[in-house]
Amino acid sequence: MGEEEVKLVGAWFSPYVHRVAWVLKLKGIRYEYVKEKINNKSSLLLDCNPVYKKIPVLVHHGKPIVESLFIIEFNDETWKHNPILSTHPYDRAMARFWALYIDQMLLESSKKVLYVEGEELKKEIKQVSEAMEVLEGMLKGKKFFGGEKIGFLDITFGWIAIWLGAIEEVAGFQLYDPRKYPLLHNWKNRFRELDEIKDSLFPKEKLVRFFQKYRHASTKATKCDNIAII
Ligand SMILES: N[C@@H](CCC(=O)N[C@@H](CS)C(=O)NCC(=O)O)C(=O)O
Repeated sequence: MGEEEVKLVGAWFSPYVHRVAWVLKLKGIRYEYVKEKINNKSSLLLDCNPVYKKIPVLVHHGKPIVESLFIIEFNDETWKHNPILSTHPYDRAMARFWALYIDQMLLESSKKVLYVEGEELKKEIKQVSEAMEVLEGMLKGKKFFGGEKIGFLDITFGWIAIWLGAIEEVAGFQLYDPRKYPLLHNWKNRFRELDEIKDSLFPKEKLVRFFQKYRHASTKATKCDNIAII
């Protein structure tokens, strides 16, 4: 494989950026990591993602690709070794369906838990536990969502390894009871222990401090108000 020009524009706290970094690592692709400041966005980010102005952005030979799930697919099609998605059309369609489900139901609701209250909070908590239930069921008889090996859904859901625990700590209550979801719990431990994953993880406390700062800033109606940090 020749030397390719690959850049990843991201920030340490973003679960979406980590997804892309995990795939690049699993495929052994060398890339330049460009750190982005989300409250003072660079012209590189604004040029590359003028529609959403969000990270991650992957720049491949000068061409930007945005949205983490699309970037993962792009990577899988560009570098075919260590495949992330199945080659079977049905399995691919199902993996895409569940990946969107994870983002829309679980990740979105888990994020909202940090800043909503009352009835809205109850609704988000209920949504998280319903999604957990579904995912627990999907792991029956499997090591990973992808089967024996880590795949698209493992990567998509991998943020639970640190982010969910930090959200719980900042919110002050438990969203995920390991006794209720033993298969998910074992999956999470297996995922965290993979060589390609464990090197990229950081202490949960770092994220807790970051969320606390963000929460404080957004209640003071600063610039952070309109920024989805996670
Ligand atoms: N659906 C997007 C979500 C990306 C996202 O929300 N990124 C956050 C950081 S974790 C961001 O860039 N926020 C900046 C903003 O909202 O202005 C993806 O999968 O890539």
